[in-house]
Amino acid sequence: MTNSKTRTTTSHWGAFNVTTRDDRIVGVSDFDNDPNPSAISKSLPAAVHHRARVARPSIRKSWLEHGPSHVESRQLRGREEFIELPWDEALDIAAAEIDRVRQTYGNESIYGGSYGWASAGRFHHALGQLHRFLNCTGGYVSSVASYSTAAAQAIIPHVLGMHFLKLMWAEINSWSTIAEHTKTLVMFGGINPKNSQVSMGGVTHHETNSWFEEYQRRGIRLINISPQRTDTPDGADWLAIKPGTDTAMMLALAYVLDKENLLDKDFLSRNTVGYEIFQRYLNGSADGIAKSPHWASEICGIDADTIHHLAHTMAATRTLITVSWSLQRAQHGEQPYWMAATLAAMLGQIGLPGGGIGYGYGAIGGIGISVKRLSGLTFPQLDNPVKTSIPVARIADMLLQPGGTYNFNGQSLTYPDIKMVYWCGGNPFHHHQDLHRLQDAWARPETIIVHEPWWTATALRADIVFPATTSYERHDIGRAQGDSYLFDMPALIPPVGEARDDYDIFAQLAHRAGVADTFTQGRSSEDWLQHMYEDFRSDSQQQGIEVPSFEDLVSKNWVDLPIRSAQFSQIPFEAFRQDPQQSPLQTPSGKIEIFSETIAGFAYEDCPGHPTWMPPSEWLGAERATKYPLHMVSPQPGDKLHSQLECAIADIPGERPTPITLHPSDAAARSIVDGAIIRVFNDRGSCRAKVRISNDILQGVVSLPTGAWFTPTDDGTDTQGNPNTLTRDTGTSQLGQGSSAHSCLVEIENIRP
Ligand SMILES: Nc1nc2c(c(=O)[nH]1)N[C@H]1C(S)=C(S)[C@@H](COP(=O)(O)OP(=O)(O)OC[C@H]3O[C@@H](n4cnc5c(=O)[nH]c(N)nc54)[C@H](O)[C@@H]3O)O[C@H]1N2
Ligand SMILES: Nc1nc2c(c(=O)[nH]1)N[C@H]1C(S)=C(S)[C@@H](COP(=O)(O)OP(=O)(O)OC[C@H]3O[C@@H](n4cnc5c(=O)[nH]c(N)nc54)[C@H](O)[C@@H]3O)O[C@H]1N2
Ligand SMILES: [Mo]
Repeated sequence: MTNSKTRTTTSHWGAFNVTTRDDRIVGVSDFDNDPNPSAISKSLPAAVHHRARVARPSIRKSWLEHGPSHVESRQLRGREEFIELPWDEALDIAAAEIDRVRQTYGNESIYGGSYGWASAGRFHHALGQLHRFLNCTGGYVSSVASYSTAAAQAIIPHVLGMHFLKLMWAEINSWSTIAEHTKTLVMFGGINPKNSQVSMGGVTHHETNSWFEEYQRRGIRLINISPQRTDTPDGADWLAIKPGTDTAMMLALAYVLDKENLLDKDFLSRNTVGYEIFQRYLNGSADGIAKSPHWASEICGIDADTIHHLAHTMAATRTLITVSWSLQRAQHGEQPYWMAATLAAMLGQIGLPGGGIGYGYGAIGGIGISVKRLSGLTFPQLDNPVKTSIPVARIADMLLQPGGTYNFNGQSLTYPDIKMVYWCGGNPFHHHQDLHRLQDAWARPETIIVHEPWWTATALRADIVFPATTSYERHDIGRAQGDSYLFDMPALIPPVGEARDDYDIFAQLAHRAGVADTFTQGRSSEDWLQHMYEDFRSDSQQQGIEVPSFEDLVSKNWVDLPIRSAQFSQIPFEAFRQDPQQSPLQTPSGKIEIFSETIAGFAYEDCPGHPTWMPPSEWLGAERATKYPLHMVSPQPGDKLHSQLECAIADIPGERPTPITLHPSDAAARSIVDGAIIRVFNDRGSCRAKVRISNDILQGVVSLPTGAWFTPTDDGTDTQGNPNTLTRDTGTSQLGQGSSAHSCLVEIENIRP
């Protein structure tokens, strides 16, 4: 007798139906209401029941035998077997070790930043669970900002006077406003439906493609300025730009506006400060270099006439400039963000419908979609008594340089001395740059604890690994910002192996630390769900939004709340445009800062007082390009979310190593043929990749998506194709200290005939 059921759940890539038979997931199918469902879930049944699941609590052999103070043992992380233990024994060991580290070194020695996307679901969110637990036991060193948008989060408040995330979620033209008003859509880094497949907590209607169809129907001029044609849906004009050079191109557009008097002087004088200082740089009176189309063309590879013509089109029509997040995940990544805002200010269309500037369209679903904000449905993390934090992408620097000082957005800070790393819901050996350097840094702490459903590269490099359930093995509630749906996420199957929920693992550790009551407040996870839900429901009802009872939601599985509208309630920056005195921005001047006294005051050579073209150390014009002549971009993978579900994809014959896209002439010059397995290398590392030859990429650029599980051979070559074996691990600048993954030069060679 089989017991087959089909129910709906949600994920970061959207809703889907799951069919289970007895205790197994046997199939997935599309959610009917989604016009363009993501195919990511098709790997799910194989991944959830994969042999790479962590079956039982596991402790690394020599750590167990010799204890945490044995220095040599730390070098064996990633190269040593694990001993499986019963839950109670492993929990006792972990609890005693947490206690030892706290007593010996204090809570400032515990790094709990634990960056990562974990899984969807409001309660069982791994990071929130870890942070609450660590806060109950004295706190932890945390991380700020994200790999996604760190440079943007640093620069935008100085320039536009608001938090970057607020700007992106709320002060933005909706897709429908663009359809109605925009005539020219200039997309730096494209707007890629592959990326808008996902959003934190989920996106139920995948609609980027249909908006582009609408824009084409309406005759909107679509311009994709990107090294890859595929960075926008078909139908856009493609200006193939060299990676890392967008600031130079934007400067040249600005130069034409300035020189040919196509600027909105009124807007510049009423709504901005510092144009005159910037203008001296632009026209060359400050440094002897006019930032002309001819000058830019040499740098960015787009011809001068095209730039000149584009500047005229932008000045003559309602133009929206959009910038993808990828542009700021590069050395000096603050600059294109600042320069794009400056260019938009010069056009004077900020505050007009369908004009101005927008960041992050397409980076994730939900951007550009207007949904009424509902508060609540959060699991409280409590206060962190430790105030030390690091910019998230500086983890290896921190581990390698305890006590070292560094600059960050006007502050001079000191790295703490970390003895314990606790990770839950992220995969740094997928996501961090220069993985060999991370591996060296990772050998420093005394103890590393990881909760993971799978034996990822990070779990394999831990000392204590607790098997965590996936979101398909526990009950939760799903809801995301920018989405109108509310989901009951049923426990579809029982936990695989001996996996436990992160909450239960922490509750048991909290019990051993004597803080069970603070952590659980006497609630089971089911109690918490109901408690969080009731708060959310009553808050929503106060805002006039009818939300079903908990039982009702459970029985319905999902509801679509009436909180969507076609447009945001106001045009972004409209009030500020009309009256900057009455509605100032939260910058020191109350206006858009084309020159920032604050930033100039920091005296950072890598982030001066106005937008500036500074050649990165790795780009196609760098000296290093004579040795490593190809620029590698490492975008997000289209077939999955980061490194998640990777084990199932890697099992499909021919899928690994990861495909790398290269231009026919770059392939021909090296006698490389389509489908070949090649070696990608530079002085930081190397990996294998599988060749995909395409005319849709600029010559000189290769594209290797992230997401492979770092699996190096003895000589350090990653067999799976993780681009972070090659990327640089330095901050975007002293201002943002973000990841600069996209600034990376490589060479490639055949390894098989
Ligand atoms: N070269 C290069 N590198 C990059 C980028 C790039 O553009 N180029 N992009 C960067 C960016 S923007 C990001 S956001 C990062 C993404 O990097 P990550 O967010 O670290 O990547 P994920 O693979 O999503 O990692 C989430 C992990 O959580 C685990 N997990 C899922 N659910 C649960 C759970 O319930 N409990 C526990 N304990 N674990 C769970 C998953 O199995 C997975 O291993 O990568 C960054 N790295
Ligand atoms: N399917 C899927 N979607 C995802 C994710 C995923 O893992 N899978 N991850 C999500 C996450 S965490 C994030 S942060 C976002 C990231 O969103 P983005 O940062 O916007 O996306 P990327 O994929 O890194 O890069 C998009 C494109 O930018 C181009 N590019 C790179 N460098 C430059 C440059 O210097 N100039 C110009 N003009 N173009 C450049 C590349 O051709 C690349 O294909 O994606 C999200 N969406
Ligand atoms: Mo991200």
